[in-house]
Amino acid sequence: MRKFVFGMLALGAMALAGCSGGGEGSGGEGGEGKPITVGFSQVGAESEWRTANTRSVKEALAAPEFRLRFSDAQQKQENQIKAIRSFIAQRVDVIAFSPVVESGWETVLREAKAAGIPVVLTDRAVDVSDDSLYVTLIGSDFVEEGRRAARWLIEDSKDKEGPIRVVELQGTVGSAPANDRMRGFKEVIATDPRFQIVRSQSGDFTRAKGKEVMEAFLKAEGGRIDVLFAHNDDMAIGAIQAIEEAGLKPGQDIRIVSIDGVRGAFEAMKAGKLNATVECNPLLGPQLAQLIRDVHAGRQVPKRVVVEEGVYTMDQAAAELPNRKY
Ligand code: GYE
Repeated sequence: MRKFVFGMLALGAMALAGCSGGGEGSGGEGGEGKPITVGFSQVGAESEWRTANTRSVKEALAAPEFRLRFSDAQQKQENQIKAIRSFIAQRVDVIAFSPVVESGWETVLREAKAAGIPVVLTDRAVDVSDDSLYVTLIGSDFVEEGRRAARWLIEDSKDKEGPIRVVELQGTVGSAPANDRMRGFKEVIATDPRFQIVRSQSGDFTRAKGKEVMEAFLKAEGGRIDVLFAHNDDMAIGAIQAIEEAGLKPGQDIRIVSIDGVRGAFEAMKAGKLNATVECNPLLGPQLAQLIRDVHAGRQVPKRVVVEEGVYTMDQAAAELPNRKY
């Protein structure tokens, strides 16, 4: 903590020259009123969640107080590293990015630090030994999301006898949401001996892969799958197609719980094909913009900002659908 406060003071001193109290109006060169240049490296466009997240970030950083340089990594870490290096070379004021996987960031983050450019993580965490390499992380508690999915499943299985055979569609291998959702789900499901996780494989957070891996699960397990836990809605939606093509009823023959709460999931719930979704809010843009302002002005920010979210079930879908913003 002390190290962090010290780091923030240093950052404050560094940022003082470019400090902007809102940016609009004065428009002078250098000093007050100069827009904050932000380099943002996005994971890709793998899911409905991600496209909603991109829209939110772009909208929030379209305000005249910012200049946004946006780069799409197409789910590849090497592309993100390249983008970050180019932001450093362009001497942007703040770098923000959503790291596709957790490991392998030390070198490039040290380069950003050496250049005096603060880094704000959005959505996903990194695994680094020195946490002064980034200023703050804004995003969801993925472990808790995994726990919520498992708690819903235990509650929904009150009247069922074991064994209850569960298959799991994991997100991108090595990503924070895949690692954490798997951990949280396992932790809670392990408290109920009726449940067995019989297969677990990555569908890379996409519909196409979710469908493909579910087909393989169905082939290997025949009719012996009771539950699907998917780390995101898109993979669940792909899997629903596979289940239907196999002549089974998604939501009945195989109960399904996934994570995100995107519109497609609410539609699938309304159609009786998806049983529950755990909310993961992608609309991080406004909060990210505020963090960038604060960091740039040298104000102290919390090391971790968690987004609040809930769980929705099939019976709530029709009523809730018109209120959904993503
Ligand atoms: O759940 C998934 C997306 O990192 C929280 O990434 C995000 C995850 C989200 O592809 O749909």
